[in-house]
Amino acid sequence: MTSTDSPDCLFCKIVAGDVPADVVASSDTAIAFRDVAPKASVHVLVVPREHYPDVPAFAASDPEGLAGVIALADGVASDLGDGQYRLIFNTGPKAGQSVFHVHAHLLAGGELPGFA
Ligand code: D5M
Repeated sequence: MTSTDSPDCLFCKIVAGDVPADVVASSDTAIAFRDVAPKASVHVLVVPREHYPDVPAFAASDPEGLAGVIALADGVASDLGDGQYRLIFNTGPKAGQSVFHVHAHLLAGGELPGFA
């Protein structure tokens, strides 16, 4: 455990290898694994190894890390799909955030539904 780990955080446990996940890509600063409840043919979560509760906290503390998450997502979208994708950072419970370790939902692999 590092000083940035949050002991009760599910995604910190996945980063540490203490909870299994279907990891599809990784870098020194981030990992990408398949969402357990996929909403598209490619639905991957991309998370920094360090714990930040949400994307504004991450961006404020580590903008290069945020760029690294986006770069990893972009590579996964090309490897598993056609390079076209949607990235979503749910931020706050009302927006649907349920895990408070920042994560990008990468949705790809075909025509995605439009927003209403
Ligand atoms: O997204 C949290 C997402 O995390 C949600 O789509 C389910 C997914 N999830 C929950 N547990 C796991 C495990 N163990 N592996 C992979 N994916 C998981 P949010 O935006 O916070 O609602």
